[in-house]
Amino acid sequence: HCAALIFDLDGVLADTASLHLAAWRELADELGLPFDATLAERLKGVDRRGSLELVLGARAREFSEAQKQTLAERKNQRYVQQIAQLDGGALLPGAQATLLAARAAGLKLALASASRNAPQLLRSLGIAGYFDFIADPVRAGAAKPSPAIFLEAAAGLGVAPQACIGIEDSAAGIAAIRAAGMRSVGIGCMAVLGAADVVVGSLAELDLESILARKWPSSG
Ligand code: G16
Ligand code: MG
Repeated sequence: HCAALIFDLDGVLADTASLHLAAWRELADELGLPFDATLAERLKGVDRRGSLELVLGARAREFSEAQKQTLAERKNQRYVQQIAQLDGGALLPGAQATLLAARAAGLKLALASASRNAPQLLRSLGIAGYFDFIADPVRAGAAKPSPAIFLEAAAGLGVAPQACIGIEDSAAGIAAIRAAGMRSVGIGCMAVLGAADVVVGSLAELDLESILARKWPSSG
């Protein structure tokens, strides 16, 4: 029995994964560091500081703690500038319809985004009101693939993890959902999200009724 949906934000509800990547790519270019599709995929769902380490790669040791903070802040300023201009048009296909259908079905809804900019982004997109609880990545402590933020979201809703479905676009996020003992839905391609219980191309392809009626393996 499913009582709650726990959503990732960037790449699931909002078309912002590409904005994060563009801001990281710009930083990599400035530093003369390589930035390819494999790195771009690995950055998804990873917190700001963890992402910086991945972008710097083997050269991470050349930078002091203070320099790293400056670099992360530079990336964030660019990203914040981009999302300040967004509105409901930046919602991904099926996002609004899924939120509405979930509420109509009596499900509780929470957000489990690694982004410290998530509350601001929800307001820009006009969907803050759909959520019963927004997990705080700083309070959760450990970043995805740790289950911490998904467990915090379930606790905030007062729902057992086994009664939650987590929805993610990143491999790190699916690992986090599975480690939390929740059922997982991947949004994207099978090659990246093969560990998920269900994979669909976008929320527009997700049939909520059949997901709720589904017999899930193991976690029951
Ligand atoms: C998002 C993005 C990541 C980003 C992270 C931290 O996570 O997918 O690319 O690095 O948030 O964002 P910020 O720098 O704004 O705190 P999610 O969990 O919403 O996909
Ligand atoms: Mg994501």
